[in-house]
Amino acid sequence: MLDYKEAGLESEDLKEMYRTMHLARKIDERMWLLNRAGKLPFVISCQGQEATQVGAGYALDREVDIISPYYRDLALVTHFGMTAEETMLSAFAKKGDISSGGKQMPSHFSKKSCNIMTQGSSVTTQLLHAVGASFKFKMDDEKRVALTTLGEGSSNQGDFHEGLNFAGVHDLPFICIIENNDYAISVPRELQYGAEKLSDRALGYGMHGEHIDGNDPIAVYKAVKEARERAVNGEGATLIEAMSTRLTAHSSDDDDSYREKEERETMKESDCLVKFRSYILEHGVADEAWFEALEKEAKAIVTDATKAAEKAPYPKPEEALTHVYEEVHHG
Ligand SMILES: Cc1ncc(C[n+]2csc(CCOP(=O)(O)OP(=O)(O)O)c2C)c(N)n1
Repeated sequence: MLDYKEAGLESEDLKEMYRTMHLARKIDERMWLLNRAGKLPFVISCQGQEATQVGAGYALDREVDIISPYYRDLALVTHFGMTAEETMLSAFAKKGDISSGGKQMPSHFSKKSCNIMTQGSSVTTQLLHAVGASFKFKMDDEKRVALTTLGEGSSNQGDFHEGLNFAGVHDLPFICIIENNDYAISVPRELQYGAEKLSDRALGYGMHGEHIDGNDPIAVYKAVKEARERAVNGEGATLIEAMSTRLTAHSSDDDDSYREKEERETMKESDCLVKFRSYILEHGVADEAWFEALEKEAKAIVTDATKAAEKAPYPKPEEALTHVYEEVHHG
């Protein structure tokens, strides 16, 4: 892992980053339990990708920057202000779900007050929304950036190439992070693209490209911080490929039997949460007692959020079309 002081971080920053990564993991784990207990229909995990997500979010300015995330970004949206209760309300498809009032699939995050853009189910469309937002920032000469994320499978969609080409042509304050977790559902990366590194594509779009260890939150923080500085200084867009480890199956609806036994056994060794915990202990940033207290704090947050969401009302059937079509008021 990179030296945190060289990356411009203080020990308190590391604690805050770890706290968010840990909380997101705990929310995610609880959702799997609820799914297996038959209470939640569907879960798609951030597990293993929290380092990339929190490292990136931490390098942005939440007051002004916009994120256009993908479905695995629970840790990123948690950092940006999505609460555990809001996540649970969405998972239970309750009326109070901030993103869609319980009408969208879970993990289709959005929260306007926290600069989290809305997203659809077609992969990679979120990239175009972020490019559009960054074009607006540039036209209005605003010192803000738009960041989007996606999986490496999604980087083969037409939207990816069109969006990045546009961002390169116009030198937009735009950052794209590919959270490369080796699989698109069950398809391994050798069958998804012929390039050695997806970050090399940056050259073809006329922007800065970087290939980093996505399991190291400090490395991600540094790369995104620098990308943000270039963006607000008018130096254009950045494509970052963060090599990550997806610790779960694609979703609660499938298994990961397509992974070799050896891979499944060694996968846990690159668990970013475990690695970051060791780093924090080794550098004397926090002690075991701090981690124990954090465990209790997260458990209470997740339990309260679950109880509140379970008790919350569902949307009414007659609300099914509310916010779906434009409402025209006559007279
Ligand atoms: C346009 C489109 N095609 C196919 C799908 C079905 N689909 C949902 S997730 C997914 C895999 C995406 O893989 P990747 O981008 O690598 O992200 P990961 O889930 O591995 O993080 C696919 C094919 C979709 N949602 N949208």
